[in-house]
Amino acid sequence: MAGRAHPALPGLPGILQERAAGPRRLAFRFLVDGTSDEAVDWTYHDVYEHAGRIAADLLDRELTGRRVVLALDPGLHYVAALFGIFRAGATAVPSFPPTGKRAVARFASIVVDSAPDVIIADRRLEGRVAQFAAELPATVRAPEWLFVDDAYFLGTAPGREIPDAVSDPALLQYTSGSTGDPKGIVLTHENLVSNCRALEHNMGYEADRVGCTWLPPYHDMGLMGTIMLAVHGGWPLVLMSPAHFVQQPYRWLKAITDHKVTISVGPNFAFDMCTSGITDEELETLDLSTLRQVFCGSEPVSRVTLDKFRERFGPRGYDETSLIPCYGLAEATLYVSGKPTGTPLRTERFDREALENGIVRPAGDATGEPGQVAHIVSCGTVADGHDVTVVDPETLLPVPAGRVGEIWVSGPNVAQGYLGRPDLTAATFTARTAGDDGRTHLRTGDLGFLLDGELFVTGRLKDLVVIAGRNLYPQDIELTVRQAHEQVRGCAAFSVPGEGGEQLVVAAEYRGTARRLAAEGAAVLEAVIAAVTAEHGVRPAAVHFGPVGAIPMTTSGKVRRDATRKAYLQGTLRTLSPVADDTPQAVR
Ligand code: 649
Repeated sequence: MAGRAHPALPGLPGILQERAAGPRRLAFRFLVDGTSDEAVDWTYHDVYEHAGRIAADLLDRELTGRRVVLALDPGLHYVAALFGIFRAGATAVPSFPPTGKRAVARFASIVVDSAPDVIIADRRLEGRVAQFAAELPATVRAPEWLFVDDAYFLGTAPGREIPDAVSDPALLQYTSGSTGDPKGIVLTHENLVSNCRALEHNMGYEADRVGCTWLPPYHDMGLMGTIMLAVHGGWPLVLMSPAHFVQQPYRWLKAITDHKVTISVGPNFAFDMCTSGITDEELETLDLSTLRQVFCGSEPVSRVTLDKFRERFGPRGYDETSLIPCYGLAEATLYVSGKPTGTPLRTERFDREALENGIVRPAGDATGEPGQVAHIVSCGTVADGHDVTVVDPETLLPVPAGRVGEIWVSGPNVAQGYLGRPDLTAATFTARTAGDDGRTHLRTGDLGFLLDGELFVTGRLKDLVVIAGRNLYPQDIELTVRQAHEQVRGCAAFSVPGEGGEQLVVAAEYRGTARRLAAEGAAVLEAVIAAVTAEHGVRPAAVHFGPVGAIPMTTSGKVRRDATRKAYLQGTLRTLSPVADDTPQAVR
């Protein structure tokens, strides 16, 4: 930026500072109700000033080097508080407001594990905090609360000099996994910048770039993938809350239309929601022709989803070349691999049975049995400056070409470890191959293979269903179950020990009432069993039906198979109980 070659602050806070000193340009546009009717615009200068208000307050409390939990709703205050924490030299712990039973439990586990000095929350929560604090274990030192609202940011900051330094760690990212076992991933300012650089290497430069996101800012993809990336790159980002998107997926695509968005992102499920949840009338109002990059990651990228999305939105200007399947994880800050910008989408057909035995074999031209072909979408090439090694999880030897193994990652995006968990950190973040290639690697727990330098992700190591020596990928089975009957919504496939070895169990959410299930349960059950048996060659030993919401999910919408399995075995998985005795909940 003109006249200032070196920012006074390092890392992202320095980049923000530099942009704030330049000409006034739009940084963030928040769509208050999820539509363009009411938008609040902030320049980089606004972000910087608002952040300064927070920073001064934290410095007043001498919080440099301490942890601060961010418990605000998605929006501009969240962004201001994040950069305010950085400017005060404290460590940000991105979280969400503790409202609602599930959120309170998860929030409490984050507070207990991260032991913050301060929690920043919206002033509207002030009255409810005493009740929340009472639920924390007595061993936890009670954190102080800093309540903010519009008026707070207008107020004068305490007369504090804000230092020209930031300290590490920058951020503690909680994975959206288990509430009972929170793991805080330690990220430095270098990690945050490295992740932005790696993504920008993929995206290239575009003068007129405009981003749009509704992703939760407490999840790695929303925070490191959109908010930080936009500040790093210096292009405007249109924001809306995740709730507004989920209520009406149309709002996402309408925001893209209204603001001539060129880059956006969502997990696979978001594309499904758009395909099935937008009316023909709404469709007519959309223009997606400005989109040049649409990232899709965080869960398996489904060929079926992408085909349906293209069929529905192609006529509205959506060009599939813009779609970027990508793979990453919070343990690597975010980004590990993605399709190079501008290249066609690549899907390959593999022999499913071979794949289940860890062998990568093209399916060939003969179509054969429908279940015999696995369509896998490539997650592209590995991030610049990074390396992926596919390793046999048992022997710890790199697998030869054409074999499936665990995905190991090395490079500057790899985080420092889990807070306060030295053993787990050593096992996960500094793994060495048996042949010891002289490097340490991050063990992702994901399975996949490299083909022509591209990464194909096939499943998760822990979730693999091994039946009679075959490795079944639960997400494949779940896709079959969801498509088997229209009344089935979420589902989880896992194995349990049985008489003759491991057996397959399917837990499914049923969209109707218990009464309706009583009437049609046998037909749904039959459809599920027939589809799974035909597609995957394994007959489920049991099918469990529960109401919508029965299957445990992560805060970012991933199926928690292990938790589902445990609940099933303990008998605590919710069922549509009135029918438990007269329709088969479980069949053999
Ligand atoms: C994965 C995050 C991948 C995650 C995203 C790049 C505006 C618009 C766009 C924009 C900027 C502004 O899930 C993210 C890279 C986004 C660039 C946006 O640019 N993290 S996690 O820690 O919560 O979970 C990690 C696990 O999710 C699964 C794996 O099990 C992984 O261990 N996962 C995938 N599974 C299958 N296929 C994939 N492609 C997967 N990606 C993640």
